Order: sequence, then structure tokens, then C-alpha cells
Amino acid sequence: MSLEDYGWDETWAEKLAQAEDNRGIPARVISAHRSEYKVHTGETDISAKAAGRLYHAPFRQTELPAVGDWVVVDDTDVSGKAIIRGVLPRKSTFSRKVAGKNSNEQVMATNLDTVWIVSTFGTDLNPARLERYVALVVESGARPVIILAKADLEELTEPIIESIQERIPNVPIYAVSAKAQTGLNNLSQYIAPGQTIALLGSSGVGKSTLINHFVGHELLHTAKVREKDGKGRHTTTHRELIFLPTGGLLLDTPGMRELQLWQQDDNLDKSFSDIDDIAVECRFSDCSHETEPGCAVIASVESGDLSEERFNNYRKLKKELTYLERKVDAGAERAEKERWRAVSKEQRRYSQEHKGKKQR
Ligand SMILES: Nc1nc2c(ncn2[C@@H]2O[C@H](COP(=O)(O)OP(=O)(O)OP(=O)(O)O)[C@@H](O)[C@H]2O)c(=O)[nH]1
Ligand SMILES: [Mg+2]
Ligand SMILES: [Zn+2]
Repeated sequence: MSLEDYGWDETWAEKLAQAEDNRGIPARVISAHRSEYKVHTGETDISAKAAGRLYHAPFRQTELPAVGDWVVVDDTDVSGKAIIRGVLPRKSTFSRKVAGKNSNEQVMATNLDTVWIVSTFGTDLNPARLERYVALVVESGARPVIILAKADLEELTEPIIESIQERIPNVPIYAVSAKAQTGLNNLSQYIAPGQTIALLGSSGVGKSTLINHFVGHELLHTAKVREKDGKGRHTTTHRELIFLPTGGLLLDTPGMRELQLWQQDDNLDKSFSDIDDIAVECRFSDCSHETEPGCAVIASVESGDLSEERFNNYRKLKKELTYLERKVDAGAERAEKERWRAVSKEQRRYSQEHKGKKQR
């Protein structure tokens, strides 16, 4: 194992030479949990903490070390942890906006070369969602690849692939089956020393199973999807870079609920565009079509232009979405609060140490 296996090259060496604070050695962030990091130094994995300076104002959470970052580590603190002195400028950043009160950008992974967007042929397959993922990946600076997994469960894969390829022409699409061991060789071309690949997709599509295939043993926990609706159980709960025996890194991620949610939001717009057209006439632009005066949608139902059944379906879906949104927001907010608690603790510690030094 060397730093090069983990993606280190001359470009990074130059960035290191130009870094504000480059006392120490380069390392790559393998995982991040609140303010605790695991980094790889080319020889071994070590625990690390971010230096107080990184928490010093003006401070943006997106500038803190994230999984995939190249960092400079130096010395150890009293708890025996290495100190992350700084983060080298990223070559790609995959982030998402966290909805809710603390509306915020959350960095999910950095310095990715490729993202495998994983779906299955079954009910999970949704071209609009794939498009959304592709757009996010391209925006991040990484290269998107679409993987349609569990091909053993689908008899006729070709027409499905063709129709998606027509809609998303410039992105390679591969059908694979980890179970039947088919199509996997097509993916090997992306795996090479120094290459970092993240897997994204809904829970239960088989992301961890694919990684286990390339690792060569059952490193990651996987779980059967629910029988009643084929949905996954959110088995993977954190992100971690996994080093492959062939060189190269794979990043397992939890199935993303938020992206599913956006996609549903989109669908609501598309599948009820007739109601949207009517709603343009509502008196209030944010009309909820419940009790507001001057509501054109309710008027349409009353006049019989819009069927009551259709309107009820629309309301039902909208209610579900609102519920889901609240649930996601609550979760995101909780995570955000925990994170900020850890961050403020670090900030307090830093300013206290600093005060101590000045008095001396
Ligand atoms: N038939 C079939 N089943 C598969 C295949 N690949 C994975 N599975 C099964 O699908 C289920 C879910 O797989 P996981 O790898 O845990 O899915 P995941 O995407 O990591 O899910 P989360 O961690 O919840 O996001 C497991 O029971 C796997 O055995 C495949 O190629 N064919
Ligand atoms: Mg998993
Ligand atoms: Zn209305």
C-alpha cells in the first residue's frame, strides 16, 4: 500500500507545497464521524482530529475535512490522535443541500473520479431519477456511470437499457448481476490504483454486494430487501472508503432517501400537470387548494371539470410527500445539531487554549 494507491500524484504534491500550513505528512480521509476522523497515511490508518484553527472564524462547515479529502496531519494531541492541519483544495465535491431550518450544504464525499449510479431493473428503475443523479454527479466534477443491478431478476434487459440510453445518451450503462456474476468485467475498467469510485442509489439495490464482489469477501454487511414492497432496509449507515486488493478505492454509501424524495416531488409535478395548469388561476400563488378563497382547483372540482377522484389522488400524494419531507428534515436537523455541538465544543477548546497561550 502506498499513497499512490490511494490517489496521490504530482498534482496533489504541488497542492501540498502551496498549502498555507504544510507541516506534517499527507493523508487521505477514509471516514468521518462527527469530529472524529480516520485517515490513511500510505502505511496505516490512524485516528485524527481537525486542528482548532480549522474551526476558527470565518468558518464554513463545507471547509471541514470530509471523506475523500487529502489532508495534512501532524503530531498527536493528548488523546493520541493525529491533528489535521489543513485540507488540500478539492478536485471534486459531491454535496447536497440539507432542507429544513438549518438549510445548509452538506459535503458527502470529495475527490471522486467516478460515481456508479446503481439501480435495479425492478420497481426502483426510474429514468427521471437517474437523470437527476447524473446531473448531481456531473455537477460534482466526477464521471457518472449507470449500473442496472440484479440483472438475473430481469428476462429482457436489452430493450430497457436501450430506452434509458436514448434518454441519457452520454453516460455508459451496464447491466450486472452479482448473484449470477455477469457484466461485472465491464466495471473493472474503472477500478485502478489511485482511482476513487463512489456508489450511489436507493437502499437495497445491491451497492454493498457489488463492493464485496470486488473486495473478494463479505467485508460489508448486506441484507435482504423487504418482501412486501422490495424496498431495502438501509443496511449501510455510514460512508467509508474501502481499499481494494487490486488498488483503487470504493466508497459505500447509505441508500439516499433525500434524492428519492426530490424525485417524487418531480413526479408529482409531472403526473399532475393538469392540476398545475388550473392552479395558475388560484388567487394565491401558494394556494394549497384546501380552503383558500378564490381557489381555481376547488372550483374546477365543483363544476365537474376536474374529477373528484383525481383531485383526491393528488391530495393523497401531496400529504405523503409533506409527511416524508418532515421526517427527512427532522433527521437532517438532528444530525446537524449533533454536528454543531461537536463543532462548538472544538471552537471553545480552541479559544480557551488560545487565551492560555496569550497570558503566558
Ligand atoms: N437476485 C439478486 N439479488 C442481489 C444481487 N445483488 C444484491 N442482491 C441482494 O439484494 C439485497 C440488498 O443488497 P445490499 O448490497 O445490502 O444493498 P445496498 O444497496 O447496499 O442497500 P443499503 O445498504 O440499504 O443502501 C441483498 O439481499 C443482496 O443479496 C443480484 O445481483 N441479484
Ligand atoms: Mg449497503
Ligand atoms: Zn388553489
